[in-house]
Amino acid sequence: MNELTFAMIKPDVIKAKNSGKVLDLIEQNGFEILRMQKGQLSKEMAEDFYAVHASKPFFNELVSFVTSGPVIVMALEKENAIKEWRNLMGATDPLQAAPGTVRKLYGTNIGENAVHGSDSQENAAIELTLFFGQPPLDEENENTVQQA
Ligand code: IDP
Ligand code: MG
Repeated sequence: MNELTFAMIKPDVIKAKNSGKVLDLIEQNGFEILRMQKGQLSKEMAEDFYAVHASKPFFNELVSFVTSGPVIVMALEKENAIKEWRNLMGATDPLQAAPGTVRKLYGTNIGENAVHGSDSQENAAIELTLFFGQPPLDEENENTVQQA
């Protein structure tokens, strides 16, 4: 089933000038980049995006990291995009991530770990809507963002 997921390249990758390499991996692994935008997250946007982690001890550190510089947000399309992008990302902790994954290649540590990916269809729909607005749901046009 063709599916959409939400992906984000985090500030560590952009500061290290590795965003092109991550985008290349995404394309070479068969994802279609349907939407892409680079910009700075506000503190409010970051807190909203990571609200599920609000009670975690690393929440403040996470919000501070993800607002420390620009990010690149994307809507990615592929068959089983959600699972496939999580596989390409690798484990949360770059030290545990499999060889060839984005986090193994470009992550720094468990906090500064290069990329984000939605973990379920429900969260993909929420995250895509948060960043790209109410999707037009135009099934005639594959270049139009649809909900996952
Ligand atoms: P995920 O990004 O692989 O889905 P989550 O557990 O959902 O991992 O955590 C969200 C983000 O919070 C991680 O990508 C990472 O940036 C940060 N994070 C997770 N665990 C830790 C930790 O133990 N210390 C610091 N930051 C963490
Ligand atoms: Mg997560």
